[in-house]
Amino acid sequence: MCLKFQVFTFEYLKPYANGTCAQYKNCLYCLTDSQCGWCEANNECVSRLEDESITCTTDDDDWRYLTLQPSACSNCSNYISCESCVSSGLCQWSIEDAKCSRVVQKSDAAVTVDQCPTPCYKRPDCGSCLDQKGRCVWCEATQQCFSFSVYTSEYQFGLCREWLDQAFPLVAAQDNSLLPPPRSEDQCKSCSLHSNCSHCLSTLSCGWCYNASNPMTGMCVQGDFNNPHTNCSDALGLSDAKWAYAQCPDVDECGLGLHDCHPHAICTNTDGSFSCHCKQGYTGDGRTNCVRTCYNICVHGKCQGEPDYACKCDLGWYGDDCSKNCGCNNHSACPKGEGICEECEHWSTGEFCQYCKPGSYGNATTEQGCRQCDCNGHGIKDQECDIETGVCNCQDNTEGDHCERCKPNYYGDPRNGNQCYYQCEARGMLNDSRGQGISSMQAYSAPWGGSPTRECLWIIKPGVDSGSPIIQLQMNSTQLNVTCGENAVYVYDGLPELVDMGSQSALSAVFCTEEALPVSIVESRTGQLTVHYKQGLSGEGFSAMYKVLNCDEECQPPRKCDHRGQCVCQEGLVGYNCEEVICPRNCSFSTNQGVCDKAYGRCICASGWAGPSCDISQILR
Ligand SMILES: [Ca+2]
Repeated sequence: MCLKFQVFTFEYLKPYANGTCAQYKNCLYCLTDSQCGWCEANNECVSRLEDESITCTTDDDDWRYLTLQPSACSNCSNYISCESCVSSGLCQWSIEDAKCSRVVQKSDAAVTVDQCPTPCYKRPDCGSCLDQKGRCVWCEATQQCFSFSVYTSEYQFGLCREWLDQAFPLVAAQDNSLLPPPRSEDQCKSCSLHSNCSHCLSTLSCGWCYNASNPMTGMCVQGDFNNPHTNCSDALGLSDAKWAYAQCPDVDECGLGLHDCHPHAICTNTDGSFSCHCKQGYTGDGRTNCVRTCYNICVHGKCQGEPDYACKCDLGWYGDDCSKNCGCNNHSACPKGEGICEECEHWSTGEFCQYCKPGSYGNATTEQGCRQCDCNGHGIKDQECDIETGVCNCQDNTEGDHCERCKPNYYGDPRNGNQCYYQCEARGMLNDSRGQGISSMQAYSAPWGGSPTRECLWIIKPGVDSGSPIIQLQMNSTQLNVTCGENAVYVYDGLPELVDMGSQSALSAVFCTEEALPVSIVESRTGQLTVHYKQGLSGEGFSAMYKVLNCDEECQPPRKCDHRGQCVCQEGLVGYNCEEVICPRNCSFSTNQGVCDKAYGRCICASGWAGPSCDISQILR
């Protein structure tokens, strides 16, 4: 087997070549790239591969060979000052561009030292720095003029944060726009263009010389963090001038009267501003309005307006600002002091209004409070509903949480205080000592079926401890729809013969629709009352209420309890409500105008006299 060797020769060493020649800004650097050559005619690095009679031409259509050997480089572009540039003898200084280049014919560039402009570093102030050509820039912070070409190397750490040059604004110059550059003196006086502190401080190297007693008056001048570059006192003509650079001084708008607070407002100075608040006793935004109100804030109450502007406290609170709790669970005022509850409201009761009153339910000590029982008027007295749940303790033959339904065998709609009536039964026995109603509108239906009964008999015999109470029956005239005749409503005092053959009962009244009802009330004195009715035509019927006048605490004047245990009208009175007087004025008996008929309780007048008490003369008739 034969090994094959390859000889390593110079041909394999490839010279460095990047090819983007335009990036090289001087001759020596340009020639490090083997594909580039330096054009002395216009100080440019161009490609060797192209025709130099095209790529390296002067303004006169003359052209030069490219410089290809480093030793042939004139190095003009390395000079950064006019003096060093022209003293080389080979280079000229373009004042306009501040650039050094190979000497060419027909040029207005400087070729001797005396043609050079004043070097930037020798220019003492901003105006002269920018006045002459030569690409000088003025650093405000250090108050120095220097060549733009050294700016980035000398101030690379930002010491000169703001600088001015002739081509201001710089962006416009690079755009080749035709904006005329501002005059150098205007630029150099940039601080004084500002008339107030905040604008002044928005420009770097400017600060605010101001009057210590009124920082609004002042002057924007050049300076730095520590000092102004001019004497503030001299500039303002004041002895107590101050310098602000980092931050504008606060103005005491309140003290200087520069605020716009309302006359009834208090001005408070703040850093950089001020605020307005209406004085105590006034309310509003503090600037456009401050209207009179209570001096105190009414914590638990409302401010009453004119004329007193005093707090009106919510129930249960007191004090000038209604901040003190009466200790009455918010159910009472306490004009005599804390814990002395004047009058418990909201259905509450107790020394501190801590309980719910009878007839209400809930919890007086919580926000829910007490609520009136809702029993449609049928709750048991003083215990109408459950003190916690509000479920009603119903009477009057009603049932339901709110006594809103009639019990079985009763007819009616008991809501809103209306009655439940005992239904029509063939033998209805009612012995409740508390009065109730009877009605033929709903009839008993036997559980084993068949038609509802059409004949009703109610025997009312209240169960009382002793005696025979008076029973009053009152027809409900709006529900009376009974044809007069056989089927009228018959009311008996006692048991009628159809029930008890041996009874001595008396028919007290007969009710039917056509007959006008002189009285709709029947009274029983035997302690037992019977009502009989047989429905004639379908749809006919009636309802009635009865009440028992018992000798108990409800027997009040004009009634009284008599020796038989009946609650009767007091002497001399008759009627359903004892509203009629028996033989009024004794029928004017003393003047022989009439006498009393004691059986009927009415006067029988003498001839020529009339009226309930026989005191109206008929002689004139
Ligand atoms: Ca202020």
